[in-house]
Amino acid sequence: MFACGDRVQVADTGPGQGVIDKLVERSSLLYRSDAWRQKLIAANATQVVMVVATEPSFSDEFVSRCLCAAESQHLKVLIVLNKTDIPAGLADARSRLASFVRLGYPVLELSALDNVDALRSLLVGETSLLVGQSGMGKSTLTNALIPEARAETREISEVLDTGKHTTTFARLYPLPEGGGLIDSPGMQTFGLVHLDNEALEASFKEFRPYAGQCRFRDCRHDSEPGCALREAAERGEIEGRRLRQFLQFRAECENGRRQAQGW
Ligand SMILES: Nc1nc2c(ncn2[C@@H]2O[C@H](COP(=O)(O)OP(=O)(O)O)[C@@H](O)[C@H]2O)c(=O)[nH]1
Ligand SMILES: [Mg+2]
Ligand SMILES: [Zn+2]
Repeated sequence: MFACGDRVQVADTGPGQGVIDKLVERSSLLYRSDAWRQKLIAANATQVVMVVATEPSFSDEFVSRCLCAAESQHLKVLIVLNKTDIPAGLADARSRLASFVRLGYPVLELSALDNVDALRSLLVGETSLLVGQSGMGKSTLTNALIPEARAETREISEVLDTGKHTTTFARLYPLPEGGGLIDSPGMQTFGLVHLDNEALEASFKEFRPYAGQCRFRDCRHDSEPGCALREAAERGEIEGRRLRQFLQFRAECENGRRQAQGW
């Protein structure tokens, strides 16, 4: 199966004709999955740009999930808080992003309708994948960054006769400054069933210093005595909410894998 951003080698089979010979090895592959399906989002991205907005309100659990997916592929992460021209939700959005700021993730505030220059400069030389729930402004950002994209979006929605700009598949646009931008369809869920327990734990980057520090080698970070992660949470070094999210995602992944195996 191919993903947006894949590179292929094409063999010449005649004038103006060719066949795909070979898929070039991917440097990264972002996907989401539940028990039944894997959905490839994009290949060869170097950076994930997580788009949230002042409205509609976003889910910080969704942000955590995307961060896991990005971290598991060792991708750079940038969080964009869009629609700062709508002041109503701004304070709430900032307070929900504060815990990600404390983890060291950069947050850029902007309005896609106003000025995207600050974002443009962070995209140079990267292949950036825009991800986020629908309605956050990913396609609007794409259009602001790449004027030609606007026409194409309109054509696509006319063909589909939806009457509005909706993104139904991921698409890679080259950036005039070098690098590329991938607009992806809005998603409401982001399953991580493809991550095994070890990969999931490592994708919570603040947990990494505590890896191997629990009293029991096979600690589930649940109720075992001497759990380094729980102790760190009690000392306030990691957030209890992130630890609870980890336990929740892990349970979901384990259930998903059990279902996939038909238990
Ligand atoms: N006020 C305001 N509206 C925006 C901004 N960015 C996007 N929108 C609007 O939000 C809606 C959803 O945007 P869209 O780009 O389709 O979101 P996507 O689903 O993430 O691709 C559209 O009506 C946009 O016009 C912004 O910075 N400010
Ligand atoms: Mg869109
Ligand atoms: Zn533990």
